[in-house]
Amino acid sequence: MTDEGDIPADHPRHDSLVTRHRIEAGVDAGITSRQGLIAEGRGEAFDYLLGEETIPSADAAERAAAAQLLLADHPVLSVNGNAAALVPDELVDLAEVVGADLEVNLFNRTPERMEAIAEHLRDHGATTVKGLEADERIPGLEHERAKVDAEGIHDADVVLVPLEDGDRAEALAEMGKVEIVIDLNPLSRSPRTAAIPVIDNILRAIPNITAHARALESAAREELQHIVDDFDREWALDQAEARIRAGGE
Ligand code: PTJ
Repeated sequence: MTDEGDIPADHPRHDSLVTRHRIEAGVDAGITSRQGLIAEGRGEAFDYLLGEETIPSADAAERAAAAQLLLADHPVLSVNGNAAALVPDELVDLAEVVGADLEVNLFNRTPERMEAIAEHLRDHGATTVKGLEADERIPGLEHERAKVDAEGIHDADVVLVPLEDGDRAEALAEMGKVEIVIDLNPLSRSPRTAAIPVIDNILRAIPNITAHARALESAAREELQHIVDDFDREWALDQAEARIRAGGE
């Protein structure tokens, strides 16, 4: 495996090589699951067709996501094995800017991976990492996948879930959570369930949500609410699908 620093900044596939490298390193470190490699491959294909850039509708979704997180009483950023490997610094930054909790929440939950991810986030500057208490459940899901913290996702009003599986996205929405889903596949059930579907690579999406949140930090609640209300989720999903079907044109 090459070092991330060995990948030339001007390489035409720079971002995709960095992504692969981080996921590979994540698997080696016991952070990312082997299924995470498959998820990465699927995401890469969609990103290629999107032109490997944040399209205008995704930028609008990221701005709405920032406004929604700033409006929230208790926002939580859910972190899985792919997100932790790809954007640990960026997640810690976003949590700080919008005052959100970070909670490790895994599809393939094992105590070892839970610990490894929490440790990894702390190494990247997180002070508090939730998810390890697991003293509440998401109704309608089987035991392991349902575990959440009572003081974390269970109590949250707004949850950002990157690369989530459809069942859990639906179960969280049924609990009345406002969901922001980051997923490169606009046809996937999770973004289709989300109040704010962000069809973009998590590598670009998280820093851009943070940049929007910084710009909106001192905006009035009415303005933030207006940005959220103005966002059209169907339009954003359709724009991404059209871009993909046109092959990045
Ligand atoms: O760490 P765990 O145990 O919680 O498991 C995480 C994965 C991602 C393995 C698990 O949630 C899973 O199996 O997810 P799926 O059903 O494979 O869905 C992953 C989705 O993420 C797919 O629709 C991909 O297109 C999308 N995706 C992959 N890489 C990225 C992405 N979306 C945004 N940015 C990416 N870098």
